[in-house]
Amino acid sequence: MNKSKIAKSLDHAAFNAKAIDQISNQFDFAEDEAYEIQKLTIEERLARGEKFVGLKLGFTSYAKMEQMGVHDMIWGRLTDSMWLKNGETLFLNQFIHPRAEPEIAFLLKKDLNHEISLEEIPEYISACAPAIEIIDSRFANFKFSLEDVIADNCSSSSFVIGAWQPLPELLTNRTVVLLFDKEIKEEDSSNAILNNPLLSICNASRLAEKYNQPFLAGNILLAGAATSAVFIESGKKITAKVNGIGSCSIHAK
Ligand code: OOG
Ligand code: MG
Repeated sequence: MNKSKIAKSLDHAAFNAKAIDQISNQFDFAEDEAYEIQKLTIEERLARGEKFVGLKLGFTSYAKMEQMGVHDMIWGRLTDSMWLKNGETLFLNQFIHPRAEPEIAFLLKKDLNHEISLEEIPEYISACAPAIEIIDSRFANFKFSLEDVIADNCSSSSFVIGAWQPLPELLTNRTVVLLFDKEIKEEDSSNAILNNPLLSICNASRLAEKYNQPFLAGNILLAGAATSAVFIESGKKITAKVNGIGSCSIHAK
């Protein structure tokens, strides 16, 4: 298995919005190898001038694990070219089969290089915000094994973050909604994210340490979707709302 060749084909698939076959149809590979491939796909982006801006977690809710038939938390890397401004247009021709999911984002105020506990969070995190993640698996029919999706940078494709709010003490029991125009597509409690969305920060700090991934002041974290992801329809205004935190939107075209 040539990891560099696979990383290049994943990067090419994302860049050209053209699906490829699952890697696991051809190779048996382990989670650690999948993360090595992911890192190589990001190096392709950095070589084009993109900047690393933060991390995302995936499959932090049962709704997502069930939807995709996987069983474990995953993490991926985000770059500046994936970051849309609130209210911006999402051009669907740049994607293969994009889906939207409502998330919560966090902003780091201090470098994080070891696993932190819930009590330490106020020292490291300055703000939170509602977010929408656009996932777009590079694999045909959005079908993958856990290793496939890790190698594919956890389907990361785009995201939008609403206005930052000071971090409240608790983020549990907040309704999270995904709307297409005025229609509610998905709704759940923020508790769907690891029973407590703040635990996503502890998990990201653990994973950043384990994989030697710098996670620095000014970087962001997407905590993982609270609900299933929904296929994006052209012409819709897509909104995520988190009770008490605000909302953010993009226009699909
Ligand atoms: C993988 C990405 C999962 C989340 O929030 O759970 C994810 C996928 O579903 O394609 O971003
Ligand atoms: Mg997500």
